Amino acid sequence: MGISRRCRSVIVGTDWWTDSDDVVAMRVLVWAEQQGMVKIAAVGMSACMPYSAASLDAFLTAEGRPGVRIGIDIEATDFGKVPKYQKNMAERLNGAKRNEDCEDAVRMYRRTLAEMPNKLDLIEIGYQQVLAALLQSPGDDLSPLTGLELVTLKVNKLWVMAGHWENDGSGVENNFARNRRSIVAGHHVCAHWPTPITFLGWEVSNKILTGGTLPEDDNVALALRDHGFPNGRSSWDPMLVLLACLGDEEEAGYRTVVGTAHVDVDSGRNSFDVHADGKHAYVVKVHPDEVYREAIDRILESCVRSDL
Ligand SMILES: [Ca+2]
Repeated sequence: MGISRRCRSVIVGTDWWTDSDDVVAMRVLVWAEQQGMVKIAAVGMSACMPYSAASLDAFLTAEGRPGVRIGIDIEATDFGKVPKYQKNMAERLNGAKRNEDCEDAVRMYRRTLAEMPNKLDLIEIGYQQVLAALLQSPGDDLSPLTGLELVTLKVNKLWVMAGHWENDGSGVENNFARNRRSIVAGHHVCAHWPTPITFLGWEVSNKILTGGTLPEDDNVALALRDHGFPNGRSSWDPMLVLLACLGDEEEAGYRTVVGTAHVDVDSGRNSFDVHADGKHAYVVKVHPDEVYREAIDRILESCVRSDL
C-alpha cells in the first residue's frame, strides 16, 4: 500500500461511543496527516455522552494534533450502553473541552464546507444523522447555499463504514440499523447524497483485529482494554479511514462492486443494486486478512509515544 499522490482536506464523522475502533481510527487519521496524505479540517461527533468532547480532544492532543475543530450532535444521546474508555481517557489526559464548548455538528460542517476553497472528502465512521441533517439544512448566516448545494459544490467523495454487503449486498449492520435515528439517517443519505460514496462493510473487517500489539500504557491500548478488547478490536473504522486517506480503492487493496445502495427505512436492512453507472460502491478485499492487519498495526506501533 503506497502513499496517496495528493493531499486532500477531510472532515471525519465519528460516534466515538459504542465501540473503541474509533480510537484506533483516529490514530490512523493523525498518522495520515503527518504523512502528508490528508489535512484534518474538522471532526464531527454523531453521538453525545459525558466526556465525548473531553476525551476526543484530549486524545487528539496527545496524538500530536491539538486544536482540531470539533462539532457535536448534542441531542444524539440515545445509542445505548455507556462504555468507560471515554471517562478514563478524559481524566487521564486532563481533557477539559466540554460538549457544550463545541459547535453544533451541522453548523460545523456548513461552516467548514463554506470556508473551503477546494473540494474535500468526507469520512464517516459513526452514525449518519448529521450528514442527513446537513443535506436538509437551509441557507443561513454561514452560507446562502442549502446543505445539498454545499455538499454538491464542495465535496468530492464520501467514504463510509456502514453496511453488511457480503450476501449479494444485503444485510443488517450497526451504523445503519442501531436505532430509529440511525436508520432514518442511513436511508436518507443513501437516497439523496449527491457525490460518489464508497462503503466499507462489517464483513470486511470483522475478523481483522488490530491494536493488540501495543504497549499496555499506550492510549489506544488503554481504550481497547477499557472496552474489553485488550487483544485487539475488529478494524472497521481504522480500515475505512486508511482506505479514505489513501483515496484509491485499488491502491488500498480492494476491488469495488458498483451500483446503488439502499437502507430500508423500517428495518434498517441495507441492500445493493449492482449497475455500472451507479454512484455507490462497496469494497471487497483482494489480499489475505493478514496484509490489512499488519498495515494497521504497523501504523499504530509507529505512533507510540516514547515519553508516556
Ligand atoms: Ca464508530
